[in-house]
Amino acid sequence: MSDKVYDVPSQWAQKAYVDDAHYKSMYAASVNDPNAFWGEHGKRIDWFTPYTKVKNTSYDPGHVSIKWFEDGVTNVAYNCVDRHLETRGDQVAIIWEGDSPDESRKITYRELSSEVNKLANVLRNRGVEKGDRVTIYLPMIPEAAFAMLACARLGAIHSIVFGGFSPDSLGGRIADCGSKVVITADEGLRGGRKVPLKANVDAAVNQIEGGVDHVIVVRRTGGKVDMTPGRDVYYDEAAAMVTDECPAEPMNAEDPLFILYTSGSTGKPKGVLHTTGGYLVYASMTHQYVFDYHPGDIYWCTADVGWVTGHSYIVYGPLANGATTLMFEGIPNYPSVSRFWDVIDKHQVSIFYTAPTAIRSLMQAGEEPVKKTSRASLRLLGSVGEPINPEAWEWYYRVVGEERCPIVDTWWQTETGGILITPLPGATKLKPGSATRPFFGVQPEVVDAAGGVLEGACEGNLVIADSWPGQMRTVYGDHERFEQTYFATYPGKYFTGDGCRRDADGFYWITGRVDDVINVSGHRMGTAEVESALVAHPKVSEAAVVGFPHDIKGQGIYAYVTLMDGEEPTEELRKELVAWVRREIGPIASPDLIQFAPGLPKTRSGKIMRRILRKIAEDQFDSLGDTSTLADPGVVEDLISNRQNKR
Ligand code: 6R9
Repeated sequence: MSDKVYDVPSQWAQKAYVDDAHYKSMYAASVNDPNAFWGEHGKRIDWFTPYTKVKNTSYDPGHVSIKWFEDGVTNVAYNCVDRHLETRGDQVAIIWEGDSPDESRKITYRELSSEVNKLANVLRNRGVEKGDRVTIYLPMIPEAAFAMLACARLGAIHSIVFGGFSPDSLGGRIADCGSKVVITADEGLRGGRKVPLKANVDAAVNQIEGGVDHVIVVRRTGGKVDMTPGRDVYYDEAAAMVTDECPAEPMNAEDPLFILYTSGSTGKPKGVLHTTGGYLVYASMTHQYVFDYHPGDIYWCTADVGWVTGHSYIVYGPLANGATTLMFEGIPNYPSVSRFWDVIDKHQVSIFYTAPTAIRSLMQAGEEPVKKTSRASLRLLGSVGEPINPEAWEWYYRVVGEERCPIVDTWWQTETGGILITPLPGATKLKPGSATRPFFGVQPEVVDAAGGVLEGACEGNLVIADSWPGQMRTVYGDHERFEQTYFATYPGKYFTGDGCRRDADGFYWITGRVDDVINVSGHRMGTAEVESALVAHPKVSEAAVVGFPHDIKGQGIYAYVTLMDGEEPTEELRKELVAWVRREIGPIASPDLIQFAPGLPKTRSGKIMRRILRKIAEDQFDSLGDTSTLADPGVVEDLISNRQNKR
């Protein structure tokens, strides 16, 4: 923790949408009378039929139900595209920067409209209708945004699967939501390397009973791929047959917009469901206020559209606001570690939003690759995905932002739809490592293990006491799981799964997950998923997975593996298991360290004591806590003496 404080520069207090006094009065209004507050701010998007009801939400156990603007009718694509045509049709909506610095493209709102309508017609011709699910497995190319908006235009529910997931993970997600259509590309391109997306789709679809009806393939690299006649079509060929006019489906505010799978502490990834009206109001409002977005800004969020940050802050929030949003296909260190800063200069980026893991990895290369670029266009920096350590914060502030750019450290989750705890750059003093204060309408509380609400400066678990418009509505197809996961631990409250500290100024410091979710390079993973991948290997009898502190990734994956009787713990098998997990889940889930353990610490009732495994992985051998309830206390000695280290 750092005790440094950076006051709001007076220029910012004057020019930003809100200063501190304004924040305080707006915040008070938002929680004292949510109906009046959101009734007013809901008007920031266009409605075909205005809502007369605003908030209708219940966190009551057994009856959790979340509805906002429930009788309003609108369309998300209409709001992100059509409504801008009259005033800013020729303004650039999307700047696309390719993997190679030689490739970029600018798409105006008018061009965006034409592209989205064409893609919508291609889907419509294949029978896609309101309520149907469409899986998108695309690299960071403009077609990813076109596809999202095309689905929204038709009222189809998109489910984007990150290109780094394996065929198995993709297949599971296609099957879970019953998509009959998949949109993909021949190959992706990242850091000069090709990713076999279409081949992955083929493998995924082969596992699904009944397969899918249509696979639409965008040509990205032109690489040769297998095309199944009758099922597969190249997008450019299909698009040549349709017009660029397609009506926007009138959608009720509570009609689903998208499903996004995310990891929890147990079981398979959950299909987080977001709906139309409240989501868009919240994404656009947070985008405007948190980034102090003004017309003319060039805004760049480096996330992938496969994650929620890409949904809300590359596509929906910025486009609803008529912004110019930059979409980057590549990676931070290709062709050099100056790439981010080069892109900022090339496109005159003024607002830059990235993840701590990227900052930490670039920090390693020193200041020179940053300093040789100008970055004079920058005025605001943002951070998301995991807690930012004060050293990385200071480097970002001093070296990248030249002490001129406030940093907004934004805490939120796939489930929350948009940013919940964050500084507002004209209002909030900054403390490196703190996400600071709640956004309008957000009521955080810190509770102890028993659910008692803590007051003042304290540390405990973070819950949110009442609903906000961007909140997820359910787990797709499993409302019971939604209630159990988020509302059962502390009945009547939304449990975030994060631990946090509140200081004497009322600022929040997120300390990380308190459940069995780990955060590896800002990618969220359930330890249970990695464990079930490991035990699926024929030589593995048991596995327990925990996180451990990792300098660049934030957390690394530490796997304790017990082999079947008679199997030899060899270096070769270690490599085989890493490759196995990559194949089962995807490269992002590769274990960093595997320790072969003849036995795992278990209670007499057979429960693995993860607390002990976590402490060993963290090298905290002195604070293992009470081990007297272990069935065989001897295993701990063995685990400690065989602790794996980074090589
Ligand atoms: C948006 C996103 C959510 C989890 C969340 C928390 C961690 C995200 C953070 C942060 C500290 C921040 N997290 N932002 N922790 N400070 N600014 O990342 O969504 O992928 O669902 O992850 O990420 O642990 O619970 P998601």
